[in-house]
Amino acid sequence: MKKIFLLPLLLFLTGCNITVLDPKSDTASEQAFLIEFSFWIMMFVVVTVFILFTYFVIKYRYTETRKHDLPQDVKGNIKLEITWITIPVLLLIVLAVPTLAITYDQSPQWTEESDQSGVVIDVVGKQFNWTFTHANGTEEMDKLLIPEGESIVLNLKSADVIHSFWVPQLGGKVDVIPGKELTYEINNPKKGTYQGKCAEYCGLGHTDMTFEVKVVSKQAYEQYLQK
Ligand SMILES: [Cu+2]
Repeated sequence: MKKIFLLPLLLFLTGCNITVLDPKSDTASEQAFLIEFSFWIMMFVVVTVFILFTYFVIKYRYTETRKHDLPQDVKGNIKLEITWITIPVLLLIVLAVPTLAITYDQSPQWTEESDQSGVVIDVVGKQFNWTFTHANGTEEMDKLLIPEGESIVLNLKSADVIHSFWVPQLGGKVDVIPGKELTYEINNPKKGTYQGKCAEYCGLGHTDMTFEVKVVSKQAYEQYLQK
C-alpha cells in the first residue's frame, strides 16, 4: 500500500518523447488499428460487466423487506449458457482475424527467404549506434533517409548483441539478432522526421542508441544518394 506513493513517479515517463499512437506509415497505422480495435472490444466487455455488476448489486441488495427471502435454486439455463459462450467466442473471432492477418503480414522474414522488392537498406545495430547502408553504398550513422510512399525493405543485422529496431511512428519493434539476418518492411511512410531507438536493453549505452529517420520526397532521396 505504501508503494502507492511511487505512482506519481510515472509522471517522469511523460518526459519520454517517443510518440507511439501517431502512425505515419501504413505499417504503423495497422499496428495502431490493432491496439485501438482491441482496446474498444475490451472496453465493451468491461463496461458491460460493470453495468451488469452494478445492476445486480442494487437489485439484490439486502433490505428489511427481503430479509427472509431465499433465492430460487436454479439448475442450469440452456439459453443463458449458450449466450455467454457464444458472445465471447464471437468477440475472440472478431479480434483474432485482423490480429493474425496483420501480424503475419508484418512479421519479419529471414533475409534469404525475402523477395527484396522495394527500397533496400542494410541496417547494422552495434553497441551503441546504428549504421544505414543504401543500395549504392551510401552510408550514414544514426540517420536514416528514406523516400516517401515506397516499400522500405530493411535488412537488419547485429554486430554484437541483440538489439531491437523501433521507429514508433513508422514501424517495429523488430529484434536485430547476431548471426541471422532479418528483413522487415515499412510501407508507405509519410514525409517528416521521426525518432527511432533501440528497444532491447543491450548494455550501458542503450539509452543513447537512438537515431533519426527522415522521410523525404523521391527526388530528394535520389539527390541524397548522388552526394
Ligand atoms: Cu541496442
